[in-house]
Amino acid sequence: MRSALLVDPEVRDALDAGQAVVALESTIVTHGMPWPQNLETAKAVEAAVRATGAVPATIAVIDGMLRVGLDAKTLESLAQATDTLKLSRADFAIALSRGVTGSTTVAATMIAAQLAGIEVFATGGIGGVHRGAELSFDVSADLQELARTGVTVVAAGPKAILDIPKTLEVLETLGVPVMAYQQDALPAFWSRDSGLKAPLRADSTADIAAFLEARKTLGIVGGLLVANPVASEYEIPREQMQAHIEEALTQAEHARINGKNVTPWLLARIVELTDGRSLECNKALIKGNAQLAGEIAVEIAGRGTR
Ligand code: PSU
Ligand code: MN
Repeated sequence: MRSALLVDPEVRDALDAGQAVVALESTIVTHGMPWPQNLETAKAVEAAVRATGAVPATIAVIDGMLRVGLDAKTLESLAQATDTLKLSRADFAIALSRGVTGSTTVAATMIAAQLAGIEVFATGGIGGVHRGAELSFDVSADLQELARTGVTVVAAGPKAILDIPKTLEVLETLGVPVMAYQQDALPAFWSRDSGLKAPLRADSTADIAAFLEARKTLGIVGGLLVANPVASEYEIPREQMQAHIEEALTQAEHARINGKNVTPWLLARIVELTDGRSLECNKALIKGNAQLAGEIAVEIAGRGTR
C-alpha cells in the first residue's frame, strides 16, 4: 500500500509543517459534471481553497496509484476521461490492485484524506438515502463513512434528489453531527432551505474547530458534516426544483437506472431540465464549500491542535 500512495510534494510539505490542507474529491469531475465545466470547476475550486491560505489536494486513483494532490495535466486528462471507475469504500482497492484509474466519491475521498492526514474536505453534496429506499435499499456508502472516518466534510447538504428526512434520520442513528453554517435550516444542495431544521448550527469557523476539539476530548471518533448553503444569487428555490427532480426520478425509473449510475444520471438529467441552471448552481456551491473548508482548515491549523 505504501508504494501505491503518492502525496504531492506541496501537500506533503504543508502537512509536515502543520499547515492547512483541504481534500477535494474527483467523482464530481468524472461523473458529476460535463466536460469542460468539470475541469473549469475543479480548477476554480482549487483556487478557492488557495485564496484562504490552505493547500488543495484533489484525490483520485491514477493508473493504480492513489494520488493526493494532482498536477494540472493529470487533472485535465481525468476530466476528459470517459471510462473512469467511480470508487467508494467497497471497490476503492480494485483500482489499485488492477492498476486502473478511478475517481473518489465522498466515502473514498474521506478514506484517502485520513490516510494522508488531511482533516478537512470539500465537496458539492453528500450521497444519502434515496427516495424509495424502503424498496430499493439504495443508501449511499457516504453515510457510513461519515460515521467512521474522522474527516470534516463541507457540503451544501444532502443532494435534493434524495429523501432528506430519511437521510437525516440515518445520520442521527450513525452518530454523525450535522451543522448548518450560519443558519438554522438544513440546506438542500441547489436550495438554501430544505424545509427541515438542521440538528446543529455553527456560526463561525472557531465554533466548528471548538466542537471538533470538544469531541476529541470525549473520545468520539467519526466525521462531521458542515452543511453550507449556496450563495443566494445562484440558488434555485426548493419549490422550483421539486418538479424537475420528480420528472428526473420518474424518467430514471423508466430507464431502469440503478446502483452507482443513479446519482450521475439524475444530476445530468436535471442540468438538461433546468437549461443548465442547476449546473451553474452546482459550480457556485462547490466553490463556496471549498472556501469555507479552507477557512476551517486554516482555523484548525492556527490552533495548533491537529
Ligand atoms: N457532489 C456533487 N456532485 C457529485 C457528487 C457530489 O456536487 O457528483 C458525488 C460524490 O462523489 C458523492 C456521490 O459521494 O456523488 C454520491 O454517489 P452515490 O449516491 O452513488 O453514493
Ligand atoms: Mn447508491
